[in-house]
Amino acid sequence: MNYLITGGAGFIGSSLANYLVDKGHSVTVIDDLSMGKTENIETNKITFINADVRDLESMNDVFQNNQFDYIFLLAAIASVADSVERPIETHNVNFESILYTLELARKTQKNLKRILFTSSAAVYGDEPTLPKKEESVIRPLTPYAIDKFAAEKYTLLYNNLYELPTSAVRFFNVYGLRQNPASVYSGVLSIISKQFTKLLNHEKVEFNLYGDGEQTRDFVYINDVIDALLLVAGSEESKGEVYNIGAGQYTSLNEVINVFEKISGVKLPVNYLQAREGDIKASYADISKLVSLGYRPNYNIYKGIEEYFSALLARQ
Ligand code: UD2
Repeated sequence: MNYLITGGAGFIGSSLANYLVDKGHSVTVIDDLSMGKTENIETNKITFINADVRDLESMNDVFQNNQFDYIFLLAAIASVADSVERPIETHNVNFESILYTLELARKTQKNLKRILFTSSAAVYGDEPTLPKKEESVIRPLTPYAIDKFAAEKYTLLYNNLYELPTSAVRFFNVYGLRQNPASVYSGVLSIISKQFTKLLNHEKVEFNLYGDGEQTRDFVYINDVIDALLLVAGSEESKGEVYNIGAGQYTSLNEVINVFEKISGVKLPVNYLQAREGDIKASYADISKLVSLGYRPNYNIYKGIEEYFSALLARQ
């Protein structure tokens, strides 16, 4: 099969791209390397195009010159904080480029089996009812969340209006190898795991924990996320539908730190700070819609962190 992955050099995109190419598929990645890295992907086997998804000429070229079976839209400004700083740029990347790509797909892709847009649990905002179902109240509170929701809606509309086969997913807190811990707004598990690798190297570290550590998230391991993405893309009944991707379980940050301490055998010094403004206290996904497609998560938080941390240590 012929796959296109935008944002395919980033954390989730590269994991998907490498998985598919190892299964013998043909994979094209578009990425401007603003956050992704070519080292993330098997460039000897993957067609890599260094382009920004806003660059209409490059996007036109790719779509005019290829027929894809599956397209995964993963290119985005992934930081909510960034979207608050740069709402217009975020809108161009996270919304306009999606609409333009849907239109290109409609006009050029004759064999397309699915185009899948990746949205976020951010669309639910701070409405407190849990767990979050796909039809729960939507309360986007940031430019990031508004753009994700609008792009998701357009994606599904293209299925209904133009019979372009589309689906969308909402990621909860994805973690795993290649997630970049560089920013303070990086996924908290990538930050914590980096601290533990430093501790094992006898470096002095302190983890800044915003809040009391009792906030919970639905942490979902990258391997389960890839299974879920391929399941949604490959199923007939998911056309025109949106799915939560989570583990369907919640874990507090204190518990996460506990798991790392058990696995590594070292203790993390924690600096408790005031909770971040706008931080939600609790979040987790109802994944029954995804389960109805056949999804069975293989990783709980213990197994996920264990595999993640040992892979990280092996890479050192
Ligand atoms: C996640 C998504 C975000 C958006 C949002 C929607 C990630 C990386 N981010 O944000 O894109 O979809 O969900 O709700 O998946 N924390 C610390 N210390 C640190 C870093 C974080 O205490 O050094 C706390 C943080 O304040 C929060 C928790 O850890 O309470 C999780 O933070 P996060 O940035 O990993 O994820 P989240 O849920 O805020």
